[in-house]
Amino acid sequence: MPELVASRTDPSLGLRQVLLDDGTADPATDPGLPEPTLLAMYRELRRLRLLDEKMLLVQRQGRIGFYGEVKGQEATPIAAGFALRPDDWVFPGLREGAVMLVRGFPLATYLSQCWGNGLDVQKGRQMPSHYSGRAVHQVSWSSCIGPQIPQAVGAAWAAKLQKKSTVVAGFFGDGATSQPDFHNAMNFAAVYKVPAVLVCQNNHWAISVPSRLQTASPTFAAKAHAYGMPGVRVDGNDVLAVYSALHEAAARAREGLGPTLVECVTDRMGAHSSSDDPTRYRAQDEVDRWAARDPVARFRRYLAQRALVTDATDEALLSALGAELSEAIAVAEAAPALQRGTLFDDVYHALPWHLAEQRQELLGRPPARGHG
Ligand SMILES: Cc1ncc(C[n+]2csc(CCOP(=O)(O)OP(=O)(O)O)c2C)c(N)n1
Repeated sequence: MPELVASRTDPSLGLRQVLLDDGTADPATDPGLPEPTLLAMYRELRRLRLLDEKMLLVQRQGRIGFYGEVKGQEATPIAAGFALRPDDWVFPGLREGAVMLVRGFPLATYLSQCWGNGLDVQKGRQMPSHYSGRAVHQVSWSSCIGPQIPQAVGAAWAAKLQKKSTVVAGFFGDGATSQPDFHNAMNFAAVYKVPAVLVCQNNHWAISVPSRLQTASPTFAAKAHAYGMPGVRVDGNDVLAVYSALHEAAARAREGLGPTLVECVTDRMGAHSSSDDPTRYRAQDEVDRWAARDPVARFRRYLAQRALVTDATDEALLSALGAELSEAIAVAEAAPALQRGTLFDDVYHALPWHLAEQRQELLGRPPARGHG
């Protein structure tokens, strides 16, 4: 049996950090990544921040219906993209879609999901910001809070039964830990010792519900003890700390030692989504406190201190990223509309007669404006 009372050195109660306030890295925890990897991580962080800014404007201009920002929480999806192997699977929540961008999914195809156009691999069947990229081993979030956790654990169990070395990472927010799916998944994962890494992004809010109303546990990571798996609490605004925690948890899973719960302590700097107004429930001093811990600015301070970035390299990077994003948005907006007959694809191996009739009827009607 695991120890019932966590000791003070318990990693589920502490806060793992690499990036220190003075801009240096703690030599005791630094994963020691090579310079090209550090710069590639920085590029991805900046790309995601800029992508959010541009897409929120696109939404505000009425060009897409909805958008879920990642702002303030970029460190976890970007670190995950670097910590996982290409054959590992990702089951994201709303704020981890971009893991698949880090793993090489084409940007214009990714953004096309927000338009539900002919380039969208999900054929318009999800609301915006619910990306899917099976080519890079990532499935779509289902929009309900929680189901991706047992789905990730089930996929990990399948990998174990098939004797594959694949690890499955499942991501969710602090609010999701109040769902039965979290508890079912944690229990099953630990009992069957599946190769899963379960990542809770604790951004302190579930829309307007504060995290203190989600749990009376000292931390979210501490919940791991009850189920019999390790829990690790990490600074979620420290991309190197998240990288090292996820890398270690994935290695542990791959060795057959079972699942780990990782809590990434972070903040969402923006609204819950484009439909939310956080000024109705969140105090400005809280926003200001977290702005000082901005994950992108913190990593930049570290790289600048090592002379790996300067104002000039930043200017060139931002200009290249701006061009890349504008081009991808233009491709997505110019993409053809979906053919409406695709509505009937992919669900049944053989289309049942009544759906075949409905398809026929639909195709016989004049198309609605803007649809194929
Ligand atoms: C089962 C279910 N209940 C309620 C909702 C409405 N809802 C959408 S997002 C959200 C909050 C989720 O908070 P959290 O899990 O902390 O993730 P975050 O959005 O903060 O990343 C809620 C309640 C939903 N989508 N599904």
